[in-house]
Formats: sequence, structure tokens, C-alpha cells
Amino acid sequence: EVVPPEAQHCGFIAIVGKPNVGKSTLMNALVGQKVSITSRKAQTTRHRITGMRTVNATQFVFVDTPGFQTRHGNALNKSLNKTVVGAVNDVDLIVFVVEAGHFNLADAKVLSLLPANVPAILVANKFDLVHRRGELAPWLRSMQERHAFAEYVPMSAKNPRDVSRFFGICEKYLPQQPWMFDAEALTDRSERFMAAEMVREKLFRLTGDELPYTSTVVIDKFEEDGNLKRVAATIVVERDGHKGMVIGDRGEKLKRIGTEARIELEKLWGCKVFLELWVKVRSGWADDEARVRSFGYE
Ligand code: GDP
Ligand code: K
Ligand code: MG
Repeated sequence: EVVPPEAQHCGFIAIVGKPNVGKSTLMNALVGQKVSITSRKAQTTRHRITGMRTVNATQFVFVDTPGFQTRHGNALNKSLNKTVVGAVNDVDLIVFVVEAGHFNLADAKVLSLLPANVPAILVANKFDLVHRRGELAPWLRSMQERHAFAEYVPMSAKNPRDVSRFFGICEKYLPQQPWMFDAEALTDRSERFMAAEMVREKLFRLTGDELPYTSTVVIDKFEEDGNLKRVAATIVVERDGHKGMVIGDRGEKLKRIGTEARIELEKLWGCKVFLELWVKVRSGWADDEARVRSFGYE
């Protein structure tokens, strides 16, 4: 069904909050596909990721952001924080995500970045984990005193009913203007970028907590060959010892990272993928501003 441009609504919605509150999970659920990688580790999201969904006459353009880093001031973390500050100032609506019933200094730090002139919705996520639901009402009232939120939404990003209800909540904040992307578009990120991200997701998920967050993925080759995409990528780690953790016993770990990333990419692109992985040591890259930039961080 064709929607004439004068009937179209379209707007940008930034999703912000401290690490691990479920921002990327929410974004993927809203988009309906994995366009932003997730894991139970902080620093999984390292870029501003745009994902969109067009529902009837309205195009929702979601901007997922890294969790604001308050600990180490290295070059990587400074770049992550700049991305958050940039994202909140240029949108029609802000979705501020916290874990339902929780609010600490790290949340307060992100909240202090929100501009007063952009409406903000409070998402109290992970509602499924709240055991004493009666205590949520006074907690929500305490949140009212912290910021003049336009709405208070207890929900679970993992509950499809909550997610579909969310479109109706956001809709009224989006201006009447023509869509900026195709109705079917899912993300503005390149296939090359998505390939690197899927490898990084598996790296984060399949290695233990001992592997520090200072690893990254670089694409060396990206070729299309009929209905096949050939990708070669290098996992960059900080120390020799980390290399072994990524490769694993007789290469088992690296093989599994490759297999799982390939399956995700085949699902995303709907074609066959040949994925080749390498591991390299670049000590101190996360402290080196030029290196951080050369690896694709803003
Ligand atoms: P981000 O760092 O804010 O982007 O958080 P992620 O989306 O990467 O999610 C962090 C962790 O929280 C992951 O293990 C998710 O599966 C989990 N998570 C996200 N939303 C929910 C939710 O609504 N309920 C529960 N129980 N877990 C969630
Ligand atoms: K995370
Ligand atoms: Mg994230």
C-alpha cells in the first residue's frame, strides 16, 4: 500500500543509558532483525548504529549508542562517550533506558547529558526480573523528580507485546515529513561493517570474562561472487596471552566464533557466506588515539 509523502511521518529516536541495560536488545526487537550486536558484557556496542522500521505511515529511525563509560578515560572510551553526546542532541525523541527499580551514579551521569529541549521517555527495562512489582510505583515517582520525562514505560525488551506497544508510544513525537529511507531498510550500516560486528559479537559471547574489552575486529577482504560473499577478518587483541584465548584449544574457539558469525550473516543477507578469520596482537591499541581511529571509531 502506497503512503503519499504528505501523509508520511518520520523521526529520529536515540536510545541511551549506561552499559548493559538492554539498549541494543530493544533496538533489535523494534527493528525486527539483529542490526546491533548484544552480549552480557559492557562495551559490546561501540558505534552509533542506526536501525529503522516503517509501520503504516510512520518511519521510526532508531539510533543505538554505546553505554556511557565512566571508568577508564582511555582513547577508546573517550570516543564512545563522544558518540553518546553527539546522538542525543540531534533527534526528535530520546529513549532513556534503565533497569526497572534501579538507578545509580552511572545512570545519573547519562541522564545529566540529556538536553532539556528534546522529549525523553523513561524505559524501565527488564521488568520481567522485577519480583516485588508493588515497589515499582514509588520508584517511578522518584524518577519523576529526577527528570521531566514525557512518559514512563515499564517493559521488557524481550517481550514482543511490550515491543509492539512501544511504537504507539513513540509515534506522537515524530514529525510529519517524508521518509528518509526505503520502507524495507533495516540499517544504514554497510555489509562490511555488519560482518565485523557479528564477529565481534561472537568474540564477546564465546570468550570468558578474562578476555578484556580491548579487542576489536577489522575486515581485510569483502568480495561478492554471485550468490556468495567472501569475507576475511582479523581479530585484534592487546596481548600475546589473549591470542591463545581467542584461538582456543587446537583452534576450537576461533572455529566456533567463525561458524556462529557466518550463520548470523547468512541470516541477515539471505545468501551463502565464506568467512575466514585471523588473530593479531597490537599492544596498547585502545590507548592509542590514531589506532582507535584507524580501526573505525569516531
Ligand atoms: P546494552 O549494553 O544496553 O546495549 O545491553 P544489551 O542489549 O547488550 O543487553 C545486555 C544484557 O541484558 C543481555 O544479556 C540481554 O540479553 C539482557 N536483556 C536485555 N533486555 C532484557 C530484558 O528485558 N529482560 C532480561 N531479563 N534481560 C534483558
Ligand atoms: K552489553
Ligand atoms: Mg548495546
